[in-house]
Amino acid sequence: MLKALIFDVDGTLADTERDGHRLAFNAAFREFGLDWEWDVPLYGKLLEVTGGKERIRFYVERFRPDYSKPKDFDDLVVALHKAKTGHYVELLSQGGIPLRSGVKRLLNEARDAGIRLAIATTTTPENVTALLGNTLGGDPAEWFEVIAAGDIVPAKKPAADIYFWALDKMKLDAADCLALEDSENGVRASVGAGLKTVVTINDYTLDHDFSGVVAVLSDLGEPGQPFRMMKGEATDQGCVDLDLLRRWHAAG
Ligand code: XBP
Ligand code: MG
Repeated sequence: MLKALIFDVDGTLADTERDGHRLAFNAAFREFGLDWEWDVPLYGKLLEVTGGKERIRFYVERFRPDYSKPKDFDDLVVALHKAKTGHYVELLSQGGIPLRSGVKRLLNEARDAGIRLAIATTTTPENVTALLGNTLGGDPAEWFEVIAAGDIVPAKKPAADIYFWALDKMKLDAADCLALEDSENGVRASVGAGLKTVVTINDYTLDHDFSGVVAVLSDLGEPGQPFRMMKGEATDQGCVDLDLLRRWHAAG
């Protein structure tokens, strides 16, 4: 029986990467006098690695062989990432990043129906609070009983650890939950934790490998703005609602 929905954040609840996280990283690099600039295509390559600190290290290793690391490079990465979080939270407070189509509708429907809600994300907890506070309003804990985020697990997605952490906190079996994701790394994590998963793609993830998921969609859809189905059993339903999620959960 479907008892809970577990949502990824970046790319799933909102399109945060290209015009959110990326810009915040660049602002932090400028603040620290670094000539690093992550343009849109480069950022797509960097998304191979989840986690902001991990992504900065990956960039230096893979794309900046010319850069000679200072002795305190580890501290620099931490400081850069802290500054990046500040810029990101500031950007969200300006209201520039809305929830994706259908997200608020589905959250409301699930909450009204007594379906439990949780988050499993790689991003920093402050970022989740800021995104939800600026979109849903109020305290995120009023919506999500468990927010599993950032460094609480040592191995980030594609490792399944963050989903196991959330399931453990909720004392639920993976079989009774459904995950909503947007990326290959996210799906490897959710499917790796034994969760049936529904994917809503975005520009960075449309070519990803989504093996093992129950459906791949353009978005969750709204009345009058139906979703497009990329993979999964065809349905003439325009919006993803609880009824459809229950059917996918039972069949998948
Ligand atoms: C999200 C990420 C994060 C964000 C940046 O992945 O990969 O690294 O891009 O967040 P997912 P931080 O949607 O799969 O959870 O800088 O706060 O780490
Ligand atoms: Mg994501």
